[in-house]
Order: sequence, then C-alpha cells, then structure tokens
Amino acid sequence: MTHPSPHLNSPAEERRTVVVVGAGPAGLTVGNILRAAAVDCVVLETESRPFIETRPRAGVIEEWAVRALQQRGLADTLLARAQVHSECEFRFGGERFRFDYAQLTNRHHYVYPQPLLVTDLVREYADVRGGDIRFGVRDVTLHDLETDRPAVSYVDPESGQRHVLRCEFVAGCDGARGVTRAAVPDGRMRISRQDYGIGWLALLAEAPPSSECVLFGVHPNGFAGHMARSAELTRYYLQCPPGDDPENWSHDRVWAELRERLGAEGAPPLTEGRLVEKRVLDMHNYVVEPMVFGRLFLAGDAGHLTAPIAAKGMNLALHDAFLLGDALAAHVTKDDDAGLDGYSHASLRRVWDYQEFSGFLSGIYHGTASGDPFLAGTSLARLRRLFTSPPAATAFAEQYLGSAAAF
Ligand code: RFL
Repeated sequence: MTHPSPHLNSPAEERRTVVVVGAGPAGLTVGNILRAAAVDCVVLETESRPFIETRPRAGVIEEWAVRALQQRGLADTLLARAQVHSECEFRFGGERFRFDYAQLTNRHHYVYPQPLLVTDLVREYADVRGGDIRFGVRDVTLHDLETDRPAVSYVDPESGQRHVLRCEFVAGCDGARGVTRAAVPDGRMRISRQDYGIGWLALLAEAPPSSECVLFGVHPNGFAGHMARSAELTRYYLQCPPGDDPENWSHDRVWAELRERLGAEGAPPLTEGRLVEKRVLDMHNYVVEPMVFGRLFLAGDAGHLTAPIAAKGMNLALHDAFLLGDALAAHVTKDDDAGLDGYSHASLRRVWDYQEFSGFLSGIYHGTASGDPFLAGTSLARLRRLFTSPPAATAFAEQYLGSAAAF
C-alpha cells in the first residue's frame, strides 16, 4: 500500500522529475531515454552494480526491440556482439524439423545475454549520460501516489538514513518481486493470473552450444530446450514437476534426460559441461490492468509476467520502456500527454498478444507429456501443421518473432 508522506519538506528531501524504481532492462531503458531528453531523474536499485551486471536470465531479443534500442543510441555494442538467429529446430518422434522463420518473414532474432544488455545500459546511463543511479538501497517505499507530488523514500545502505525523493512521476520497473505494484491499494488494479502447473529446470552449462540454432525437444518425458548464450555458455531447460527440488537433478540425470529428450536421428551429440546454474521456475503468468495508478506507471515484469516459455519477458519490458520513456519525455519537454494517457492500453495490447502465444506454445511443448493421450494427439497435430501448411508456419513465425503485434 502507499504510505503517507514522511518528513514533509525535511532537509533530506530531494526533488526529481522522475524516480525510476529498479535497474533491470525496463528501468535502465527508461532512464536512458529520460537522460537523452534532459529530464531530471534518478534510478534506485536494491542490488549492487556487479550483481545486476552478472545476473543470468534472458538471451533472445526480437528484431523490432533491437531497432528501437538502436534508434535511441542504445544498441552499438549489442549490434557488434550479438548473434543473429534465423531458424530453430523442433525435435519430436525421433526426427528433426528445421523451422526457417527468417525466410518466412524476412526477420530474425538476436541472441544477446541479458547481463550484457544490462551492463551496456548501466554504462550508457551512468558513465556516458551522467545519470544518477543509487545501488544497494533498502526499504524502498512509495508515498502520495494519488497526488501530483508523489514521493519515493529509501534507506541509504551506508548511513542508515531514510532519504525522500519528491517527484512528479514514479516508474515502477522493479520486476516481479518489487514493491511498486504492492503499493497500489486493493481493488484499484485488476491482476489476472494463470498457472500452467508445470515447472522448468533452468540450467546454464559451461559448454559451447550443441547446435547453431535454438532446439525444442517435444518428448513424452517432457519438454527440453537448448539455447546458445555465448561461445562458452549454453542455456538448457527440462520440464519438471512444479516446485521440484533442483537437488533432485544430478549432473548425470540432467545430461541423460537432455540426451533423451533432444535425441533425434542424425543429431550430433550434445556437448556436455559443468552446470553453473540449476533452478526450478514454475510456469505462471499475470497481467496488471491498468498499468497506471495515480502518478505510478508500472513497466516490465512489475506489470506483467510471462513464463519464459516463449522468451518474451525482456522484450515486453523493453516495449514498455520505449513507450513510457518517450511518453514521460514528451510530457516534460513538450507538454504532450497523449503518450502517458495511452501508455497502459498500448503496452497491454502487446502483453496480451504475447500471453496468448505463450499459451499456444505451452500446448505444443507440454501436451505430449501431459499423460492425457487426447491432448498429446492434438498438440502433435498442432506441431506438424507448422511443417505442412505455409500459412500456419508464417502465422507462427510472426508470433515467434513478435512482428504480428502492433508496435
Ligand atoms: P528485472 O530484470 O527483474 O529488473 C528489476 C530490477 O528491480 C530491482 N528491484 C528493486 N529495485 C529497487 N527497489 C526495490 N524494492 C526493488 N525490487 C527489485 C531488481 O533487483 C532488478 O534489478 O525486471 P524488468 O526490467 O521488468 O525486465 C524483465 C526481464 O528481466 C524478464 O522478463 C526476462 O528475464 C524474462 N526472460 C526472458 N525474456 C526474454 O524476452 N527472452 C528470454 O530469452 C528470456 N529468458 C527469462 C528468460 C527469465 C528467466 N528467469 C530467471 C525468470 C530465462 C529465465 C531463466
């Protein structure tokens, strides 16, 4: 809930136009757009800079998002270093099926690990554009959100003192477990939730990729995925029971299951390596509507979570950040409120489009292992259709690349 204003006009109170809570892809992109427009802002982050620059997560960035970063001067390093992917491979029934989405759509994916993107965005914001960013802040609290002078307060990690930042707008970019969404009183936003009842064991292997493209294994034992992250690092996923203990998955069990689920005739063997990350993610989604409460604007995972089934979360976070950053800059520099007024609606259009695709893909990935032979039959039919019907393949490719949703 939102708290009443602490120490009104106290000496420790600073003034800023925008306070951005959270330095993930969403918050840092908003911050960079505001700096470029000379809008006075500050970014607050609970973790340290080294921590956020090494936290492993996403890797797939859609082409429209890269172009939008590029237009804002935020993609130079990415464009020099990212891999360009134009196809993926489905493996099922012991066979391999290549899906050339670039040929169908003329568009492709970029693979660039999220920690590298975050590193680029922090450097640009703090070191190049001279932005104010405060790491390690504690007990971030929002105040007076329904007034035109809201505030954000936090405890300084070194002095232990509470600081108050009085502002005009708060950008809530603090991810799925942040505090900004929780500051909204009950009943003022609707939160729609969906739980797939499925877990994924998310793995990072110190091993070069075993294929030049993303692999999806659709197998009666459960889904398996392979995604290159760099020349030395590969992300793998294994479907598992929700809430499973990662300790149930020994090195040998992981590699045996990956070999089984990704096995197919003529497939080269997987290159094994040490597992440097092993955690269970429960596949669930939520969407907050509207994404605005008073002077608080939610962006990224703070406003909507998409299970990583379709690799959409970071792309949605960037989409929000472009909309919100541009809208705040237009309000401050041109007194133009159209972007802020339409922000929630414009964000949610893409959010719902991606949620729908994620659910469709979940059916394909998880149906054969559901234990329900009817579901197994229809999900394999859905998968085969991609390789027998060019219109179905094109429609799928557009959603896979995010090019079907209006931007
Ligand atoms: P983030 O990245 O979580 O950043 C939020 C930041 O806020 C900080 N924070 C706070 N700061 C101040 N005060 C507080 N009270 C705070 N509480 C938290 C946090 O420390 C953090 O630095 O949210 P953002 O910016 O909305 O970005 C969202 C993306 O990170 C997320 O959607 C993706 O990682 C999802 N995702 C993927 N998305 C893709 O588009 N493509 C992919 O290939 C992909 N793969 C993945 C993924 C997510 C995964 N996990 C771990 C859930 C793979 C995995 C395994």
